[in-house]
Amino acid sequence: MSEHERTFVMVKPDGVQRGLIGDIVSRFEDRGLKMVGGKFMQIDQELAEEHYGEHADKPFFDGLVDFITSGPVFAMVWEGQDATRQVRNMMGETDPAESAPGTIRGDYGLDLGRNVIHGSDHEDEGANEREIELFFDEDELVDWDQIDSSWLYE
Ligand code: DAT
Ligand code: MG
Repeated sequence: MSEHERTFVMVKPDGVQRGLIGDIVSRFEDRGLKMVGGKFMQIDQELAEEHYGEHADKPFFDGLVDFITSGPVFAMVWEGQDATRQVRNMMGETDPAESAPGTIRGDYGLDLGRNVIHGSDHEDEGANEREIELFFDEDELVDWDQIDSSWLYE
């Protein structure tokens, strides 16, 4: 399993408005993951429709696109062993109401349409790479050595 697996993560507009960026970043730092990209931005209609393309035929699609474009987001790339699956575990379930306390959605959300955070789906092969490419140019990602890496990995 590679220590260099990268995954795409985003604090959604509700998380930004509620001042949760710092807490969410801290959780991933505390876990030992390494941030290799971060961008505070507003998503336009075109990017939203592409990012959520898999849901285009769902009844909630228009509301989802309206929501994700409604205010700034904080897009990130995190790197580490099994990063995609571990981030998903830390996020909880899609529905905050079904998410265990201690997970991000379980601690900060109540409603399915306001679930605070996005992370690439670990069950969708290549979703992490596709989403990273959609949001970041290659030169916006930083290769760097974490001083504690030998204490995080055997
Ligand atoms: P996840 O964000 O956990 O990967 P997903 O990819 O199935 O979940 O759906 C993307 C987003 O769409 C999800 O974060 C919230 C919203 N969503 C999903 N299912 C929904 C539903 N049944 N009603 C309203 N919004 C929904
Ligand atoms: Mg998804």
